[in-house]
Amino acid sequence: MAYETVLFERSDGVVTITLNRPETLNAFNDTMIRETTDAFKQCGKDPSVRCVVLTGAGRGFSSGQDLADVQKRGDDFSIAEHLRQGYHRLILEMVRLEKPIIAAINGVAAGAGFGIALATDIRIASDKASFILAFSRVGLIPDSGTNWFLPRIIGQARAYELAITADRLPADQALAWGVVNRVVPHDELMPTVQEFAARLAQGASLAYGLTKRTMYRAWEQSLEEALGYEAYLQETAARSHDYREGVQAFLEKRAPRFQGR
Ligand code: T3D
Repeated sequence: MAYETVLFERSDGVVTITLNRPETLNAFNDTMIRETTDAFKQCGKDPSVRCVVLTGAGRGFSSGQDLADVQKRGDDFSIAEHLRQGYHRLILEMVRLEKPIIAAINGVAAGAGFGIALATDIRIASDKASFILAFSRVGLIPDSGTNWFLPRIIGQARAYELAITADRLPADQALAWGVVNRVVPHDELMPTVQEFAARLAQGASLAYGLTKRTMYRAWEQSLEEALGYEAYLQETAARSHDYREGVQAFLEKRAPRFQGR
């Protein structure tokens, strides 16, 4: 896949999408929003892709909206429309992608870059990573899904404090608060993530996708509704090749060979 602002690399069922504007710490211009959205869309269309890794080139994960682009906007520019047409499509593409997305957070994730990190499913951070709800530094409110994701993860008091102070949340604190799944020494970040992604790409991918769907849906449901939806999706999982193979492999005392269908 040839893009201008993102790298798209594929290996054994794993696609790695690298935000590639390192001179701006991977700030999102319109091209990068569009191309990242398209890259995730391509991952959804291709059944051979079973896990996606998102990372940043250089020393940043993403510094959020490109502020140099903001300066070029005219008086009739609508930020709400920009969000709807850009970041919202990207975030929904990620959340609706029924494949695990692992963020390899190599450096700072600020503003919308923090939001995009939160829209991934598993976050593995370098010990050099940090998170900043930078919006209030430029007089904005948090956006890009951060108001939805962050209070659910760390609670409203902590999220609100991060929003109004725009203080940096270092990797170790992010781990303690559950923002990231693990923190590893910087040099071990990509090997750790690639090894984990390769493992997931060999797994029961259909079940992984349905699990993502049912967990997101459960946020909006009563217990009764969530139980019903689980049962409905379990019917799909139970009709899969992977379920037959998983049970067979257990009984034969061997490793399963899942195909993601
Ligand atoms: O549609 C809409 O507009 C609504 C959406 C809004 C969503 C948002 O994301 S709003 C928040 C936007 N982001 C920010 O406010 C963060 C701005 N960046 C920073 O505060 C700092 O760069 C960091 C704290 C992230 C990192 O600091 P540091 O000291 O490690 O790096 P630096 O020197 O500030 O940045 C390195 C270079 O990247 C520098 O360029 P230079 O001087 O080397 O040529 C800097 O200008 C550039 N850069 C960093 N962030 C951005 C950026 N360029 C454009 N846009 C950026 N967001």
